Amino acid sequence: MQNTAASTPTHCPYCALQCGMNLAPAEGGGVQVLERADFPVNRGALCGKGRTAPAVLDRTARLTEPLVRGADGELTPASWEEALDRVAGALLRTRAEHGADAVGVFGGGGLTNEKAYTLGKFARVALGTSQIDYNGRFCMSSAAAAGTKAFGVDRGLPFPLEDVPRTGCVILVGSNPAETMPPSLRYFTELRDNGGTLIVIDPRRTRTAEQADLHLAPRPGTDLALALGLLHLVVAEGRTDEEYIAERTTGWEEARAAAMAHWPEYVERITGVPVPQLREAVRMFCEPEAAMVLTARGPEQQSKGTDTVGAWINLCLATGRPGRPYSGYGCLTGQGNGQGGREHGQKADQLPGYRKLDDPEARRHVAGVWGVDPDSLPGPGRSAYELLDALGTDIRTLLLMGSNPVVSAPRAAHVEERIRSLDFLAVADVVLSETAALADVVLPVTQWAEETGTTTNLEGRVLLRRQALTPPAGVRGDLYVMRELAARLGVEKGFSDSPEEVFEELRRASAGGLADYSGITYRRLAQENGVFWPAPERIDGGRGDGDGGLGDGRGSGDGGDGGSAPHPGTPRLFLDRFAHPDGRARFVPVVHRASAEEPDEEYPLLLTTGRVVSQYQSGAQTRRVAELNAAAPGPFVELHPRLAKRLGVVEGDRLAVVSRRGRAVAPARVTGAIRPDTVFMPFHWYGEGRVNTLTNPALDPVSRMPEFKTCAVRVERA
Ligand SMILES: Nc1nc2c(c(=O)[nH]1)N[C@H]1C(S)=C(S)[C@@H](COP(=O)(O)OP(=O)(O)OC[C@H]3O[C@@H](n4cnc5c(=O)[nH]c(N)nc54)[C@H](O)[C@@H]3O)O[C@H]1N2
Ligand SMILES: Nc1nc2c(c(=O)[nH]1)N[C@H]1C(S)=C(S)[C@@H](COP(=O)(O)OP(=O)(O)OC[C@H]3O[C@@H](n4cnc5c(=O)[nH]c(N)nc54)[C@H](O)[C@@H]3O)O[C@H]1N2
Ligand code: SF4
Ligand SMILES: [Mo]
Repeated sequence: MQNTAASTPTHCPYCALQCGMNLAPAEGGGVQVLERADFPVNRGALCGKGRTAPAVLDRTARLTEPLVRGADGELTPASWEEALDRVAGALLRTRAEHGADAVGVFGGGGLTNEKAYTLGKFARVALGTSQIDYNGRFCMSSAAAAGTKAFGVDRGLPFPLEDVPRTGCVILVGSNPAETMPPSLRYFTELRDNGGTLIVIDPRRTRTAEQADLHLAPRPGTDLALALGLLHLVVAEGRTDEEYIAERTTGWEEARAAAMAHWPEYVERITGVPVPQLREAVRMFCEPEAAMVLTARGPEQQSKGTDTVGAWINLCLATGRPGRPYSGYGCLTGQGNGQGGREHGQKADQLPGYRKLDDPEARRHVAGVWGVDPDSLPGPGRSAYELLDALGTDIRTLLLMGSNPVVSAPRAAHVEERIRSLDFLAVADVVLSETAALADVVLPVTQWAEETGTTTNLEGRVLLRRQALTPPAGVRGDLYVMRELAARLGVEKGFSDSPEEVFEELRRASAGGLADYSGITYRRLAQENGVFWPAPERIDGGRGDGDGGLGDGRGSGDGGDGGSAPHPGTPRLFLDRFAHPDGRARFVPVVHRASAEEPDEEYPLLLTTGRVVSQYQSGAQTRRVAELNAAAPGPFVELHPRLAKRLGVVEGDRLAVVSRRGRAVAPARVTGAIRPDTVFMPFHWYGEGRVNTLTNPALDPVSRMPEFKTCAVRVERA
């Protein structure tokens, strides 16, 4: 590894906080992480994953040359030419024999904007397949669907994190930032220092819940009833904001009627949360002038996630929160580019600029930028789990970039079996993940510190990640991979491996769309600490303008001089209007329904899943870092002392957790911090402790999000 600069300001490779860091040459080669205090989101603070991220750059941890599967069935090193020829040959063969839709593409929310954009274009233009989706479907898709319905646009947080300490009350629903975004905890501490209150809703008393003024611990999968019960009380106690409802919303009567069916006592029975706690939450949320609801994966990863988030948004609308200062609803997006990754077209139904693939005007615009006939663009394809489920049958060859589904997909043993049944699997990755190990060709790609690109953090802030060192000789970028494959498929033009060139095209493709990046340039990103979208090219360039656009127009620009000034970006959405044509937000009438699987005699307990601070996602990267492995060496089953006693198990006993889909084994961790009717397992590991062997792929009907957060299990000694 060679260093290209003395010290380079850049961002962490992992989660959606996208903490700023400086990379400087380390003694003995490589880079070390230094504090970067000028980036406002983390102000220099990092979690252990960010601090140790350079370990994955080391040759011992990562792939350094392409691998191809030989006649003996083993993966062996090969040249780039040979590897790319093999992949292109398989893509062409499958397309010729079974049609373009027999080729699948699976992307990731960790890919930069440039890569996500190029992957969507590669699928539609170079391959001509409709079969593309990505792991973001497993992440925040229910919140995105609900946000789009209610507000007309989905930007995870419609305000910067710096607004959190200025509000009066935050309800954190199924979110554990103490483990999943540690530097963000400061915002909640400051909130409380300023006299505000924090309510945490989680079946477990997490490190985050320990900081809360009020912790509600519902049964997994009952957040919909909980939100409706709170709304019932808001109405019953006369705490609605009638003026706001009349001026800024539609659909209240139906939503109100639906909520009124959810009496507090009925909600207590469903959720297990006592009525006095419900009343206390309503009081804390309604009394201050400003308040927020923030959701994360807890309420979203459910087969009713879209309705559940809709119910929380209804609560916010009924109390006049969204579009008011330091108030409203937000989703805490998860992956490094979880926000940007859902805007530029790697999603099954989507074109760049957060446009819809089935919208004729959107097709015309994007086809124009791509220089192709709009009619040549395929239609919408399958969602992520449905795509994985079709491998080996309808889909014969898969190109995978930025995900490790053998560990992270629901019903993972079935998904693994589907992947093994493919005619051909090509994986581009930085490490030999468990999924890459099944591939016919593995393409080793460059990592965050070795390449330049943009990401969009959980606030909708577009950021520049800068290259800080030269990659090892044997690796190439994802953009190079796609350019070379396109060329071998006969598409010589329109695929660049220069990130800035790709970004320039992305700007044009996004222009006029909901997620408009046309006013953002690399030059600007290098000077400013990120730019919030929408940022049209000019202040009069459409949405986000001073007179009735989406945003407040407050920002760093000089604003509104006759339509030629650069747009400052939009830190805060909805202050003047929502993004629906009539400018109003929509209530959605929702009622409670059960989870896809409820406990019964054979499977009497609920399993829920999530994360620990020292591992990231499928663990493909962080399980290669010694310090992180020492802190979080393996999976475990969290269970309540009462349940442990009933089962006759003590701390450390090996437990088998069994669901209708399979069996996973891990040691017991006995803790009073979890409900007695629920067990919890983190999902970062493969092998016998893989929790996704157990999880239920029941999908939300709107977002197609699988139900990672609840299924029925039994627990026994292994
Ligand atoms: N250390 C670490 N940090 C990460 C990641 C990681 O893998 N590791 N991944 C990143 C990504 S992609 C994401 S999406 C975010 C996720 O960030 P979070 O959403 O904070 O993470 P989770 O642990 O999945 O779930 C949050 C909480 O939901 C609770 N929960 C479980 N079931 C329910 C339920 O039915 N209702 C409610 N209300 N709560 C429930 C769990 O107990 C858990 O404490 O984290 C990001 N940051
Ligand atoms: N049970 C359960 N399962 C879950 C969840 C849960 O809460 N519970 N959460 C779900 C959620 S929210 C998510 S986001 C998913 C995440 O699960 P995955 O999609 O498996 O995510 P990662 O483990 O981050 O996998 C990313 C892979 O891409 C590689 N990679 C990183 N950067 C790049 C790059 O720039 N280019 C290429 N080509 N490869 C790269 C990494 O090395 C890694 O192998 O898991 C889901 N699965
Ligand atoms: S909180 Fe997220 S972005 Fe920040 S250092 Fe940790 S993993 Fe990286
Ligand atoms: Mo995620």
